[in-house]
Amino acid sequence: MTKQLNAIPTANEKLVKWVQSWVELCKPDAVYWCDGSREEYDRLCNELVESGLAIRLNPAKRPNSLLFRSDPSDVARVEARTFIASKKQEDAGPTNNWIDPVELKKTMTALYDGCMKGRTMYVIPFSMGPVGSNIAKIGVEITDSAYVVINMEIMTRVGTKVLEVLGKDGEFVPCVHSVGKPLAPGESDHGIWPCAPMDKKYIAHFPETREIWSYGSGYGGNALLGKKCLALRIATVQARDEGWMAEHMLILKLTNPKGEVKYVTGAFPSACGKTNLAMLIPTIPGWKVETVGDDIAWMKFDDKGYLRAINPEAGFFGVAPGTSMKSNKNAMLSCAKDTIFTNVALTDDGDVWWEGIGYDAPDHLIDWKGNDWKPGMVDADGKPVKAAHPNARFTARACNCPAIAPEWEDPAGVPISAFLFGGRRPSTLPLIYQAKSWEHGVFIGSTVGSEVTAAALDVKAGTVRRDPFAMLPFCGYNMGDYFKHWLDIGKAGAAKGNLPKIFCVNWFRKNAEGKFMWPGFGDNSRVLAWVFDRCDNAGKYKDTPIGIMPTEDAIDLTGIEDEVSKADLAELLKVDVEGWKNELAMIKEHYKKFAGHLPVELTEQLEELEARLK
Ligand code: SAT
Ligand code: MN
Repeated sequence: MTKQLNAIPTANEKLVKWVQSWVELCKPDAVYWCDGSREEYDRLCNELVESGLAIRLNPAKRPNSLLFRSDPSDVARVEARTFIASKKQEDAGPTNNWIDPVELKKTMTALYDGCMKGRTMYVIPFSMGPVGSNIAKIGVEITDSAYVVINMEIMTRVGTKVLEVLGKDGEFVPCVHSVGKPLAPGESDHGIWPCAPMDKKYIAHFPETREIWSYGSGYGGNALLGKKCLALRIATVQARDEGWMAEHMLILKLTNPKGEVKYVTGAFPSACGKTNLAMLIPTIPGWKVETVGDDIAWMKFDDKGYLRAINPEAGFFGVAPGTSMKSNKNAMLSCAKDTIFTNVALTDDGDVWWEGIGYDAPDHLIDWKGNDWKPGMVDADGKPVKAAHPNARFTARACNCPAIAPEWEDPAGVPISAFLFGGRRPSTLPLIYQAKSWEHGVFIGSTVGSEVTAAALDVKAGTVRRDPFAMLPFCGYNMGDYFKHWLDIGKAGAAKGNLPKIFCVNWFRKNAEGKFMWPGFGDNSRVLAWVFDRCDNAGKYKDTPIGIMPTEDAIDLTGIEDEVSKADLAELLKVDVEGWKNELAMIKEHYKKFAGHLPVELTEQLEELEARLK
């Protein structure tokens, strides 16, 4: 018999029946409905510490913060085990893994049978976006992981208020999660992160029925189902059907020296500094950047034809390594307290450390695997042993970010003036250019990519890994159809004339010696200033074959003349015709995989660009 730990706090029959059916299948020892209160959060944290799964950090150093160490096999999203189980394979498209939904449900039902024995099933009602916003959506996650509950309580809005909005017959996205490690009577985890072996892990999405089933992993986007699973993969399907946009984008608020404000979003593949850009501290006087979101934007037209964006999340699930007071002061301050750390190193005085934190490691640490660690340690192959896992994370509350915009929780969202796309492109792509039209902007988004080096991967150096709209692992349907949705949004918005302008940026150009030509970080504000002006059709510009570009005197270099000479800037703003011809060939190759789903408008954009470069 499953023990009911608290009264069922909703009269939503569909929800109650759904939970009941999963209780019968998963057979947990107990069921608990989360209310999202601080008391509940603190209690679960204490239980996790008592069970040995978490370490409480020194409150004098990191108030209210915990450290978790995951299983070394469970340290990141597993794309190979992530599935879009649409009825037809074609609807999942060429960029997603597909399994027939009937077959996948059969396989997973067998795995779920009895999978929560010895554990508590938590029911987490959550809102993606400010509770009650007309852009927000409600989800309910059931999980057997208290770690997931406390992370969800930071990353989303959880609890009683959500159930009030849901009411008796409101709609919710059902999300099922289990770590896939039932316990025998009397058995405990003994402080070891529970998960299932790789071949038993499934992160499954059923787009037609808008369901999420996750099994076998307790980490990040595999387990916190509001984030990539709901707010991107399922939401893209909802957005397509309902005429809005669910995008893998940061949202920032930009204020110029006159006090005028514009809101800008940006889509970048991973490891391109999205969180850093969202929290940037400008180096040009009088400018201000504030954060609305660092990962996901949901956008809907208002009645004036402006795309209004909300950040569906309430926290940051940021990569710790490389984050320092220099690279991202606001992120460092966001995780100064009330934070869950996963897979970072522990110092002897109960604080955290990671590679790139901005100061040397102390003489002794406990590494992310729980082993003693000393600076300079090497493994059997002579390679340095990392103290923190490269994908170690902090889960921090957005409200603790000093740069958070006061309106970040406005249920109406913020009106977007510009979209930025970019990747790591050591060559060819200039520092910035503006799309000539919405269709041209969609063309740019569909070709986003990062260059890979021979050292990093087993591919030819100079190869570009395309990650259209930075959505490669996050689009819940055929990506060719998703390009079409972007074009449709343009048509819907064109009538009112308030569509955002689209830009391509590249902070990662290198010179012949392989050195970065642009300082990046806070100096990216110099480029944002031009974007700001272009939103009002101002700013000095020139028309080029690839798009609209700043004239060389349109980017303020005051204070960085030693780092970026006039000649460097000219190079950064040059149209490299030969490079672009090579780029065209690569784009043609990239487009082939979308076959009949590639919108004709994009082929036309490609042809027009080719003609302009002749
Ligand atoms: O693990 S998450 O999907 O939440 C983070 C990421 O991979 O971008
Ligand atoms: Mn992301």
